Amino acid sequence: AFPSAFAAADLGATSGRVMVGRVGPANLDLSEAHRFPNRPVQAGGSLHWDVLSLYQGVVDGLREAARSGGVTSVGVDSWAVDYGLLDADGRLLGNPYHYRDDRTQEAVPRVWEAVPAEELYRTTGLQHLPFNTVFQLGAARGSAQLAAARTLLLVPDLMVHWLTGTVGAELTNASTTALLDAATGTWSGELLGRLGIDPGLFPAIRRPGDVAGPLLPEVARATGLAEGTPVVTVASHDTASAVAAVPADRPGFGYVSCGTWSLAGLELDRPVVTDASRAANFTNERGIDGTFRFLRNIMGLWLLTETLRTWAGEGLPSDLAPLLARAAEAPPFAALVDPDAPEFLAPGDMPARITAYCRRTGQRPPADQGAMVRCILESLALAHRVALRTAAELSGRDLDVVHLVGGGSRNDLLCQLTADATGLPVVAGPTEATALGNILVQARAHGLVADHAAMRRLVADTQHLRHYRPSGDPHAWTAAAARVGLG
Ligand code: LFR
Repeated sequence: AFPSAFAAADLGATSGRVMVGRVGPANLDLSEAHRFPNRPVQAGGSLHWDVLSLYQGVVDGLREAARSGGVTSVGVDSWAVDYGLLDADGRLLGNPYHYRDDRTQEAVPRVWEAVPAEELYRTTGLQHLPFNTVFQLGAARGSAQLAAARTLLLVPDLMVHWLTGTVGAELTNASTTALLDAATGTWSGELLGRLGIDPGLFPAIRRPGDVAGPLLPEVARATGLAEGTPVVTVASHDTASAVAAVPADRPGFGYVSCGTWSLAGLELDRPVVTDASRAANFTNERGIDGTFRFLRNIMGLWLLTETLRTWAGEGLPSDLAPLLARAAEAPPFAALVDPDAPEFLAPGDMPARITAYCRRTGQRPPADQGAMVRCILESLALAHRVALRTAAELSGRDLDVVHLVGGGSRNDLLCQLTADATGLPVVAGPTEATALGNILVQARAHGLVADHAAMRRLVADTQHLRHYRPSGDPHAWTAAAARVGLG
């Protein structure tokens, strides 16, 4: 059969892209129609997403997709938790906040006063992250903006709203708000009531594979796509799309979806919500087909990109490739940090924060740039190991392979270190797992791919994957981690 083309609008924390995927019975071929920067804006004392510029990037990308031959449908995904508010006329009320804005700090204890942390976890199954939507809404309490709001749309749902004029709340992303009941997969009226949040803000849940609606005529005109082109609901949480496309062929796999964040864990068919999983801060985010992502957020390559940004600002070398070569030569285990230490969340001078962390924990800070990069990558690999082992323990599963997908799978040293630290083979790739997951859910909705297993097989058969065998002594990692209390 002639391959059908699908457009995936995939918004990441540093850039957005529109990818076109051509899907046939034995092909899956991805090309980039358009890439555009995502530049958060600090204004009025807060950090915001420039969602109009992101939407413009999506429209520009769809125009390129139309030029390259048109598409059968369109899907949108992005990072999670952040939202725009619409007023009674359906207009956007202000720019959405960035999850790295620090205004939720004071809201967390107030939310927990209304609903204790244990109970919040028991109901939602969500790990505590200070920026979860529940805390952002806590911080917005009493604001004029929230009082005027009639509809809350997570970022991909906002894009879909502008593309189609419809409103809905896509399930996988809704599950990251900490307002969804883990057992039922619907908004928890009980939680909303106790938190004093208007339940009317939340649109009905949509599922991956549902059709959100056709492009608005003016959007079809602006992009050159055919009138009536459907926007298909995909797994709009980027991590859900990425994990949907993990090229695994058997159940015993762990994954690390590695980009700005490293999301490390397992795919389960039911949530694990126990005291132990709460203590370990493990989350149960929803995936496609009733699956759950049992994982922990690890600060990820953010540590490295902020480090490079700082160095560039200081006029120091900041090209990744030569720095990675120097890191590969640097002595192992010279210094290790907990990537999830709260001081690493906000934008800023990461090398200085890592140096301060090392001093505070009695370690000699990295002496040069190569050592700093090595410290970051080893610390991430160690965090991957701890998260994957803990996930396996808490869910009673055995792991025999780790799939590392996303932009981080391009980082050879990180892939090898992850294999070494976990003592497991690592299959690296695809880099564009998120866009592939987005496209494959659309292709399946159009009947081109039979089921989830067939989606994964298609990725495995068509995408470039690299294999890493564990090397060195895994006990060296245990010893190094124990030395700095990160076991
Ligand atoms: C990754 C991701 C994570 C989420 C974080 C913030 O891009 O979606 O899964 O925890 O961004 O939204």
